[in-house]
Amino acid sequence: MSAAQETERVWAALDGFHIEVPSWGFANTGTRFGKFVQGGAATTIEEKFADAAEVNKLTGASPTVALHVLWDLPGGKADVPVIQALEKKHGVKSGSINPNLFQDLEYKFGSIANPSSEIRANALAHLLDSVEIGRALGSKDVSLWIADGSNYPGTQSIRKRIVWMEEVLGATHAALGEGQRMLIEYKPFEPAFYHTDIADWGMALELARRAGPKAKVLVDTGHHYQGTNIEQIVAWLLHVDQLGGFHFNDRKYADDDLTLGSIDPYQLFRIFHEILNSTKEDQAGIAFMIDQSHNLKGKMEAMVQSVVTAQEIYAKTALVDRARLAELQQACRLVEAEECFRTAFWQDVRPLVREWRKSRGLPVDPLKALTESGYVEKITGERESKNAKSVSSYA
Ligand code: LRH
Ligand code: MN
Ligand code: MN
Repeated sequence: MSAAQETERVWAALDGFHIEVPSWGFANTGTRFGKFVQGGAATTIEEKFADAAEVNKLTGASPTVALHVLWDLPGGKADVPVIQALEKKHGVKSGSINPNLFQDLEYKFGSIANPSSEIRANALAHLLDSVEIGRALGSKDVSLWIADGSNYPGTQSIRKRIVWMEEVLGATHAALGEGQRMLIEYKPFEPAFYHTDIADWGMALELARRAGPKAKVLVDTGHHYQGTNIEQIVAWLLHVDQLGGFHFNDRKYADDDLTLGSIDPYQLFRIFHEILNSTKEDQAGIAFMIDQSHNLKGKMEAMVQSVVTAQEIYAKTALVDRARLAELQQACRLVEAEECFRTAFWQDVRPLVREWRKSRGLPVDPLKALTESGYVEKITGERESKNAKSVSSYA
């Protein structure tokens, strides 16, 4: 590939690349052992919008912010005008709407798979509210992560819970408006430690299919067992037209929510390759989102690093000579095929990405620009006293 062709490919890929940032990635979070409060963490939805807008200003790639209903719209639908005003003020739009069925006491034994029909009805009401919020905000996706499950064998009927979930998901699907979708996220364990009702992509896929055509599967890269071939799952979901989107993050052990690409950048490259190797129509229906919560790293720095990493790896993936690779695969020329693939991964695309940033009027080095802007000092100064009042451990 000539240098001019490389530039053209990388620039075209970056022009079309957007990745949503999560509102909760700017807020204080911790592990179940404690919470290390940060002076600059966002504690209000206004602050989360301001931070998301700053990331977008620096990277040019994150024009939407994912909202978690209970955390960001505690008043439910009544908070929609507040969000709309923030969208206008900060120039970033609401992205996926994430219902929250995992923190209220009534969901201790499950939400949409709870044996109590009354609790299931409450869960459905929250899902329907979330659909309405999404419609009012003009956001496309309602992203469902269902934490339901059980901790001990024999304590719940797995079969009955499947039927209950089907009922609620079907009713939620029926409420979706024109242009709205529901994404079903899976996760093998945590908070449930014996069985999780939607534990893997097979279960999510089947539930999505039964719910209806506007339901698709959401792949969170942290939600797999060690060694799972995630790109193969992606390839299958593309093949059956059921891939709705991603929650990107990285992990070493479980659902660690680490910065994208910090542990295994090659995995992200392999996932992106399956996507770029699919049709334009397939690609149009895939929502890229970050789902991370940084316990120790600065929130802003971590988010900028993540978006920049996503851009760089996407750019690398765009450099795979897919026509040549297809020929080599067909002829089973294994070493040449692997080298063709790996060469793109090992190429340093950063100079090309820098050129692209310059040409689009963006900072050439977003992380450096963040440091030089003084934004982190500014928000730390403004928010420190509020954050100091936050509990720093669960004791
Ligand atoms: C669950 C999850 C899900 C939630 C988010 C906060 O582990 O990935 O997407 O909404 O974390
Ligand atoms: Mn997730
Ligand atoms: Mn997760």
